[in-house]
Amino acid sequence: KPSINSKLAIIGVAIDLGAGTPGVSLGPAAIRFAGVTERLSNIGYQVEDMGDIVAIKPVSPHTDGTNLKNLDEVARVNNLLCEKVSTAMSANLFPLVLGGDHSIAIGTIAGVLQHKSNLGVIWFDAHGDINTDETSPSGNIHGMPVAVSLGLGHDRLTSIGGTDKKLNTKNIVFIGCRDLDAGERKILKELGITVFTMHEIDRLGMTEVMTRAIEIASNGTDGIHVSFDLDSMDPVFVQGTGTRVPGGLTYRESHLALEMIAQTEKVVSAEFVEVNPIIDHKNETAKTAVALIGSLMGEWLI
Ligand code: 5AB
Ligand code: MN
Ligand code: MN
Ligand code: MN
Repeated sequence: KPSINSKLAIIGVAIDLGAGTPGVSLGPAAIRFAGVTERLSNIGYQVEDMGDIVAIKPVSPHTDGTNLKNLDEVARVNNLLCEKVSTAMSANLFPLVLGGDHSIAIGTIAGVLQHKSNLGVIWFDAHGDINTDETSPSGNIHGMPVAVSLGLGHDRLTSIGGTDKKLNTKNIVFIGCRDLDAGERKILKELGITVFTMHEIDRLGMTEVMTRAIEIASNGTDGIHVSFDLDSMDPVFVQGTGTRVPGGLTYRESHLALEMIAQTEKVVSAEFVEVNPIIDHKNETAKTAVALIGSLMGEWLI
């Protein structure tokens, strides 16, 4: 297995308040049920399950006086997550965060940044997740975590983990995008962030795309964080995710990408998000997530 760290902390985040479709709050339970701990133990990791952070649904939906949905609770959960991830890393555990909607990347990345101040990020997604409170067409915070981790957006979110601990645009790279909002295209262009859309993956092939992506996330950084939204994959493979977009990554392209990242031995943290067992068939999407986790953690190495 990759010599990143032989001890892992599993941290579940049972939240769907950042998403438009309910149900991803059951993602951590579904991924555990699909055998994540056993799978990682079998390849030699010492796994400590740190349990779930649980969001509390407001009785009636509210916007806390902003255009952001459930801002209070999303901020509370992400502050807790930031602390938990940081605690795990202080204990020399590799944080493996299970979602939950993608708003939890705010807390995960803020926690990792307490230990790795020059963090590279490889972001697998059909979407850009780089809306701010001003550009968001939906008010759903799961469409904003990249912006927040760069210090853009509502201060209740950008303050999590400290306004001085943020990502560097030149070390972030997107894989699999095919549904970007107009405002997101503008931000991505202005900030000069590299996006490998499905078009580039088709043209160059996943091997070349990942070679370039790894270089971007490695150059001058002290580690790589992998944020994997299951909707980066083609809907054929992921029925159980809320924001499906046709024309996504194949099963093998996704695995190849994570295997190549594993080979770098630079991964310091990871999260797998947007698994929704409520709209899934026989927990297949959670099983796919567990298989992907196996690839990132070097299960395939002989
Ligand atoms: B996901 C959309 N861009 O901001 C928005 O699933 C979708 O974490 C966001 O990638 C999808 O509401 C967020 C239209
Ligand atoms: Mn997405
Ligand atoms: Mn996402
Ligand atoms: Mn989604």
